[in-house]
Amino acid sequence: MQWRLWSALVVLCVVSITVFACGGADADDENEGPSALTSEADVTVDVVLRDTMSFEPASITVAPGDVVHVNLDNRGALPHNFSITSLNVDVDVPPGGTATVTFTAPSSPGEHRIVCAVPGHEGAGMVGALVVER
Ligand SMILES: [Cu+2]
Repeated sequence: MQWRLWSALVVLCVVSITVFACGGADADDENEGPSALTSEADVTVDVVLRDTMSFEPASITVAPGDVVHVNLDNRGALPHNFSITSLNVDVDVPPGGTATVTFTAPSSPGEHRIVCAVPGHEGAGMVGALVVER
């Protein structure tokens, strides 16, 4: 009965995805009960990615050591990406899609370049900055 095992796996996957998706949605609503994602982030930032080769906002300011949760929203028809090479952050965001990434800001003040890693986009001006300051 191989198919039984297979369908059990599929059900398990669907349940996991649903739970994960719900957890992500809860992160937006700070009033809604305890959520691991919400309680662990020091800063939550919404960033819109556009086909005009821009991040909105282009600059994100956080404190040293902050746990930063970024909600990415690609409102364009092109694929985009959110990368902070110095922090090992590299997230693809499909056209019309969303993605999230959580990272810890460096412990010392400084400025880190944000780029869209889709070929040609950085050169076309799709850049931003993560500013770490006390
Ligand atoms: Cu891009």
